[in-house]
Amino acid sequence: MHPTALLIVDVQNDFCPGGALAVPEGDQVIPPLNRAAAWVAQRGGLVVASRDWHPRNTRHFKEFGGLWQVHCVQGTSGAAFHPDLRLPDSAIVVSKGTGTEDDGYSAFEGHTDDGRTLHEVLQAHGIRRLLVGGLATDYCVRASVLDALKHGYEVVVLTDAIRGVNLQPDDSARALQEMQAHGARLVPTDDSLRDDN
Ligand code: VGL
Ligand code: ZN
Repeated sequence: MHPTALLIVDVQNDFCPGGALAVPEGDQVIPPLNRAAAWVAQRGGLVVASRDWHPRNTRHFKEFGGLWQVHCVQGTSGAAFHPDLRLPDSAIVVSKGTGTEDDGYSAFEGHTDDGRTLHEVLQAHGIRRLLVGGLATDYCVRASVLDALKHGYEVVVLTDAIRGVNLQPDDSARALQEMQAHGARLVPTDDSLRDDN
């Protein structure tokens, strides 16, 4: 068995119902992700949580030429992880979108507080396989999964633990097809949490 890590993408207040950039049903990813995090942690595996962590004046935001209303500004309550998300104490946090010029959609563009990239963290733990869930299917999950595949990781997308923005109605469906076409497996969370899977 190759060591597995769980990557929880951007389960933050601003992406959940009531937040500044709420993803429809965004909070519904939390129960399966809590089960996955407990399962991985119990086996000594690694849990990584990425967070969108923008400066107020980033070009990612509409008022500075970008696509999005203000969300996940560094240090605000909207940028905090959703209170129902249960991260093990050992979880590693990766912050992304921290510059003023970039969107930072992929967790592989982010850094830990001590300056390591996600790839460096995963390599240090000998991780070969990633379970991925979170928000949003058509942006940060998509970008993170495609980057993981480029880095050579085996990737399992947790199909019931993702939700999309869908600026166009079929964006999430297309993103899933794209991830699959690049080699990701699409598996419901509870089927992925088996020692033979
Ligand atoms: C995201 C839109 C803008 C995401 C981040 O986490 O998927 N989407 N910023
Ligand atoms: Zn963002």
